[in-house]
Amino acid sequence: MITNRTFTMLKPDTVKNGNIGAVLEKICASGFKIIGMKLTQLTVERAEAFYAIHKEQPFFEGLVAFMTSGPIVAAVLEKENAVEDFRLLIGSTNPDEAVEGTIRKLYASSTTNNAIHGSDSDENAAIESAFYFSNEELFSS
Ligand code: IDP
Ligand code: MG
Repeated sequence: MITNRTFTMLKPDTVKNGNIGAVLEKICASGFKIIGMKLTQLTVERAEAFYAIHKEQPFFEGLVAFMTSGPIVAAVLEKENAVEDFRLLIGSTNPDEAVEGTIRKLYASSTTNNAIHGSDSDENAAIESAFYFSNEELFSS
């Protein structure tokens, strides 16, 4: 199990609001190395598959509508303790509860429109990374 990688998406609100550069700056300044990145858009089918674990939740339909509403930036990041450190950097799911200075506190507007995704375990980081990238597309040192 790879333990120094995580997967992120800069969500459609971040792209629409012109915040790609600012968010990537913060990620890189926090010691994460980008080893794969693409601007892409989820279809409804792929968004439903990515968030399948939430399909019984009342917010599922709204989440899929939001995540397919425009392009996203998908990326794979490397850093020691990547998953945990990245969750600290992005902050709580609900931006109102996020710590000052976190990406969601700075750039998210609601619990659904919350600017950024971060994997919650090493296992999910690997699954989510493979959802977007082949091994040949990742530039690990
Ligand atoms: P996370 O992104 O912080 O890991 P999850 O619980 O995995 O949060 O939920 C996935 C995504 O679903 C969230 O990032 C957010 O966009 C959306 N979401 C989660 N909980 C709610 C909710 O209670 N209301 C609306 N949207 C939600
Ligand atoms: Mg999650």
